[in-house]
Amino acid sequence: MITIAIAGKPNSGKSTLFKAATLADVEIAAYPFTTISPNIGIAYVRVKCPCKEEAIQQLIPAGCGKCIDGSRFIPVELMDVAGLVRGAHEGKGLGNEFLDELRQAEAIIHVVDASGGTDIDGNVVEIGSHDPLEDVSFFKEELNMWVYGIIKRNWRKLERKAELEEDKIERLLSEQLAGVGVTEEQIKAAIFKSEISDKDNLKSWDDEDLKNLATHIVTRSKKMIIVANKADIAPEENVKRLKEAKEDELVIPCSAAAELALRTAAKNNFINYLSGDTDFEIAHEVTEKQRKGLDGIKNLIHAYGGTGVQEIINHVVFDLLENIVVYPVEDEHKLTDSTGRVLPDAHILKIWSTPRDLAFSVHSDLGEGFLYAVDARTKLRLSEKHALKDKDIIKVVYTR
Ligand SMILES: Nc1nc2c(ncn2[C@@H]2O[C@H](COP(=O)(O)OP(=O)(O)O)[C@@H](O)[C@H]2O)c(=O)[nH]1
Ligand SMILES: [Mg+2]
Repeated sequence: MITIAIAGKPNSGKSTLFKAATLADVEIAAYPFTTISPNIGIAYVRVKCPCKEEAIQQLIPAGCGKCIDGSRFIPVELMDVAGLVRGAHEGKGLGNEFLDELRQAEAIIHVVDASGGTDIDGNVVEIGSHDPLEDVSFFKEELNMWVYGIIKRNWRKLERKAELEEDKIERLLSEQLAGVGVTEEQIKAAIFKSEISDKDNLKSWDDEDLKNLATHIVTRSKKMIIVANKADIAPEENVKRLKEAKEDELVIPCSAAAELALRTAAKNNFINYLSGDTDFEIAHEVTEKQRKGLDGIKNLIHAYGGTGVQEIINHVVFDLLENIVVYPVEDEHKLTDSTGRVLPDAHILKIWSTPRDLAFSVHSDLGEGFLYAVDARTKLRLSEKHALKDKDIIKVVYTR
């Protein structure tokens, strides 16, 4: 399963976002326990279920029973990482623990307190008095310095080895940085992009060159989005500035607190709300105070088109990590598995995945015995090399 880390300075709202994103209604949760450990839980991407498509409806008039009015929720793993403090790369605060946890994640959600109501160390200050842009640069700087530290510590050894064994530096660096989750390809690209003056002469690389390289490695290997949290109380100006300042990253305005309130109210049947909805109805008698609170949230989600939480999860999984959803079936006519369940499973796969990749994702036996696949929509046979598309419904034929 995909693992996504929620990171940022203390008090930015990481745990609130974690709680909100992992609080699932029984109807949605394919997993009975959405919290695996105190800081690891299950969140869901929300997609349109194929069972509502006209052509598919003709095959399965009764629907699939796995979605809620056409919205399908597919699990991903979310991790609430320890707060990042200045000097983490030198082991300050929970520095090492923080960085260790980040290694396990495919992507990072950087939660920024857009209200400016907490200083760089997370202490509460007057709203608007701290510039959240500083948090973005400090966070990046910590990651860069962390990778730089690893390279710097080992540089002499690596450089000598490259010369003696005529090995490629990108291979040696990727070995050194394997724990960080960096590939040789990413390092190759980072070297290419960095402004090291004499790239072929490793002896000439100085500290500045290594820092420069570390920055490019981080950009390439740690996919990240910025969440402008506390949008409910943030000066509009701050959200706007965050959006404008970020060239290559998406900034998503969010109110984790609002999402938590809505999911809690929905779970207790006070409102009809599904994560990602841009509106909700009050379904139960509420007190005047509760109504006021809910009205405030309603205005907010009308203004922003949601609380931002579902948008974050979907964006990370589909845009940042470039995945698609594929539905494996055993019967391409009834779209069922062997026990008759309709469209029972949804698999999140990389965009370039093939039918064999899908087979392996279902079970290693299917992958190893893979013969060919059938597209349930067209009934055409798909070769091993075929690139699957989002929403594909696929039957895998294999030998046992
Ligand atoms: N107004 C507002 N407050 C929030 C929001 N998210 C979190 N908070 C508050 O910010 C404080 C810190 O939140 P917490 O999730 O514990 O932060 P963490 O240290 O990053 O895990 C708490 O008082 C939360 O209630 C939000 O979206 N809006
Ligand atoms: Mg926390």
